[in-house]
Amino acid sequence: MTDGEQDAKDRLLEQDRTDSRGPLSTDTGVRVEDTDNSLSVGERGPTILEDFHAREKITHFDHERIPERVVHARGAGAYGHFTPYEDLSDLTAAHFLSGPDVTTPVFVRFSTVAGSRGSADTVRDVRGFAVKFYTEQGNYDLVGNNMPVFFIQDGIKFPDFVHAVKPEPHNEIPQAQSAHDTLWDFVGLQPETTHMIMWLMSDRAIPRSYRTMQGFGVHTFRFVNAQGRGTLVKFHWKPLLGTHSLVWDEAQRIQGKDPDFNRRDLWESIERGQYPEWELGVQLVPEENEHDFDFDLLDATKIIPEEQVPVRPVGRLVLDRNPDNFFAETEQVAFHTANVVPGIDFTNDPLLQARNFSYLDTQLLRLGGSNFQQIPVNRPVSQVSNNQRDGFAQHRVHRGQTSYFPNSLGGGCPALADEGVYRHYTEKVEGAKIRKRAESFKDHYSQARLFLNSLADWEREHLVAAFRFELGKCEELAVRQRAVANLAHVDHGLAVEVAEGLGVEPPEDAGGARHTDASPALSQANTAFGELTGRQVAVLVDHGVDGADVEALRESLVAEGAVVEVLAPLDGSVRTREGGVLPVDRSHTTVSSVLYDAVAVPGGGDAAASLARDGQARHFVLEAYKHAKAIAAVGAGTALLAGPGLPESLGQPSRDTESAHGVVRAPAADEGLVREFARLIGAHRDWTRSTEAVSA
Ligand code: HDE
Repeated sequence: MTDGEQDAKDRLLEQDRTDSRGPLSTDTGVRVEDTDNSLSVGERGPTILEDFHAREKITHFDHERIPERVVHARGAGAYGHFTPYEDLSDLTAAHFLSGPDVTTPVFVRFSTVAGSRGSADTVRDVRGFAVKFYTEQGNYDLVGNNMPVFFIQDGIKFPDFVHAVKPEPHNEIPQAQSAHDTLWDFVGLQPETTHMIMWLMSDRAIPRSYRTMQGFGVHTFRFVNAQGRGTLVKFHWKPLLGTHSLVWDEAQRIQGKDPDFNRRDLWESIERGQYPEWELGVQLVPEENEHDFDFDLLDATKIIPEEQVPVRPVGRLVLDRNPDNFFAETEQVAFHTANVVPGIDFTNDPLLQARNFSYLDTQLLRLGGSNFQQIPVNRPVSQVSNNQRDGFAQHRVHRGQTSYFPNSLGGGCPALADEGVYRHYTEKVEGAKIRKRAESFKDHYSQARLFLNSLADWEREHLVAAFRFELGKCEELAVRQRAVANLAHVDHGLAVEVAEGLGVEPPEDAGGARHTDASPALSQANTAFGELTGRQVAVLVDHGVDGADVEALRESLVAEGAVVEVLAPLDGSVRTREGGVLPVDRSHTTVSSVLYDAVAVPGGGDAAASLARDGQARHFVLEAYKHAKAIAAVGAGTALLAGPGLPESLGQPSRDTESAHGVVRAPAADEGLVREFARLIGAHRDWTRSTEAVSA
């Protein structure tokens, strides 16, 4: 496939696209000349029931809503394609993994879990990362999350967990938050949640962007090759831009400033042609090595540390097309763990087994019956031919006399397939019918400890702050106390530190968990690749700004893929020091530093003096400083870097290019300054900065 060429899925969608052009009509195709006035008896009389147009219009409107997803209600999606790096047929019969000449169209939906459809994007939560591959062998859905483990080990506990994390049932408070009594009540009583809770309290729960988020299949799945040989497999998505997060204070402010922050970022990146990309990686475990680990591969609260089984990169995912209609595509897309293709099979992970039941079940309700695979976004590109008939919203016109198998009257069609068929892995299973959790699932703390050991200092600080925030929102002291006591099983020091911030008793030393080692792959500190693609940079200006500084900054940052916006107190344009006119992209009133990755203040004495008197401009810089963002100040522009809690030296003009704690200052926007600024932005944030005293 070349650029601009339609893939198989896009061609299929073309049949259903409509532009609502031509004269206005009813749903039955009757033309309408007035859609503003109901049919009534006289100008001021009652409306007449006979007005079929008004009735149809209002009825259709009345039925516009469908149930939102019971979890993952808030989401955003995009189309793209996946191409493997090499032929994996020694491992799997999946055609879409059979070599670099096979490119498969995909639809991906990212989501938060707990909030309603209209909730904010930047809440502390797990993110869904669901990929539908429209393969030649049928649809394959890899329905993953941005965290590699889950809260519970057996799907029968899912309703309990979701009831605990969702808004409380008596007053429906709080929306899209885990910081409330019922979640932490559940957590304190259900130790298997511990590992996942560590991830939820980490910065992974507040991604900067969907583009900078990892994805995980979570469960152990099974590859099966054409000879029927199985290989256990865990799936990973690694973003090419690195894995980056917001800071919690910033995330909370964004909820007000731009509740669509992540959704907008995805949409705009694709519109700009900066297509988000991920590498698919697999961890492979031969069947005979299934029991070589000190945890159970069927337990979804465990990872396989990458240092133990390396992640092998096998292909690339690119998202390059926004949907045409949110409801038709992103809302109606139906992912299901049981949508598998030949070469990919399940394991007996009890969480996965429950999921294989739940997704279809919920979609029957959410999408109004059994024909939802006919909805354009869900339709496979491979042929569908069977004897399933009728049902609500049946769109196919099945011809012929027969809808049963076997038949002779219909020529035996559809005939049983003999090539490219799905064959379940032949697994020998025997045992007594029991309700019992396996002993091999019992260690809930060792990997939580491994995660803690792997964090950089700043990540650990954020984790402690998150625990204190979340538990601090719990009204019941007993709930706080129990959660902290549970943490003591992971690490006593951590539990004591958290307790200290909560005014509860420090817990007893519970002995701590087994792992003393670390897994560097778990730290986001190791994922800053210096990329500027899609980074949002604000340049603060006013009348008298040094126009050459602005251009120098803009030119080089844009060349590296950053998005540079000129902000001023008022919209329109400003006069530059050189006498030119500089258009303003946005005014301070409509934006905020939390919507940007970095901020630059160019030179120009008049502009600097007026910005230094402007509370919004000063707050902008202070807030960016507080959130550890890259800051550049040129010449007189450094005056804006004076504020309560900031090192005094920052507000002074510098003689040379000086860079410390993520702030670079220079007398002019020369190459040295611009290069250093780009390096700081690419590092994502500067965590060496001390920000406690910053009042913004
Ligand atoms: Fe889901 N989950 N889930 N889940 N899940 C749904 O299906 C469920 C789990 C995930 O963008 C629902 O169509 C059970 C793990 C994503 O449309 C529902 C269990 C993982 C999405 C459901 C889990 C996920 C869902 C709600 C425990 C990561 C959004 C609407 C056994 C590997 C997909 C729907 C989209 C959605 C059930 C646990 C990921 C109710 C029973 C583990 C990304 O069927």
